Amino acid sequence: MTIAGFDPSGGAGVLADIKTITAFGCYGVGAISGITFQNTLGVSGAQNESPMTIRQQIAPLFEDFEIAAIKTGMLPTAEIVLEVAELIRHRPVPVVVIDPVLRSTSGFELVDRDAVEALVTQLFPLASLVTPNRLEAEVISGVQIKNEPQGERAGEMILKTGVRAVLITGGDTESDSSVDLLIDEEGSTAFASEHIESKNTHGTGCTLASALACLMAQGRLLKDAIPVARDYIRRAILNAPGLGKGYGPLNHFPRGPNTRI
Ligand code: PXL
Repeated sequence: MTIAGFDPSGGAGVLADIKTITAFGCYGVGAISGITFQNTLGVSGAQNESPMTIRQQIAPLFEDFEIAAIKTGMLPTAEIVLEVAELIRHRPVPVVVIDPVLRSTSGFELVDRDAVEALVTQLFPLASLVTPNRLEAEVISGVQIKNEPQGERAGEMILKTGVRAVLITGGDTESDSSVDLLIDEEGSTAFASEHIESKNTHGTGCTLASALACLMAQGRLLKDAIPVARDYIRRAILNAPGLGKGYGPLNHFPRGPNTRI
């Protein structure tokens, strides 16, 4: 089950989630937390759902299906976060992956400021995994991340909120390598690969969190699931169709020896 925002252009949010869930051989159901107005050139606005419409979407699904995993994305208001936390507390689910979305790649603020605090205090304690990018991890932990030790420190701070594991993604940073840092009770593990320079990265955070939710629902250990999900993202970027004026094939410049596969 994905609980996330709607991106009409299909790159991020519930549409990206459902595509990923299908690709990983699972059956996806979803609840929409808000509608964004956007195309590949950027986000122009958003209309939030309410706690009541969230409950009206989710409660019938819980009555009907056995939910193997929940993935949350954009949760735009504190009230919506509280409602989602309440629903999950009432119906515990084996795998809960929280992608703490704050803003779009193009810079649009997708969630209220007080939604972040609600997310951390109410939803993080219920999470198997949270997947902030570096900027989100900085905002949530209050730790500036410029290197791996600082990433570890931020991850350890976030672990204290009660989450089981934190994956700080670094694919969007300026570097020749893309490093995602897993921090859990066993310590920290870095997952590195060559950086791919591409404009076709919108929705990669949603896709990664959904892929990991599916793999864990299928019984994989998180450590084993991460390389599989990362490889899926890598191939998705390399094989992006480049549709829409904001993308286009000319915007795809692999830095290293990447080829379309
Ligand atoms: O990639 C973050 C994100 C998540 N969810 C929705 C979005 C975006 C970015 O635009 O629109 C609905």
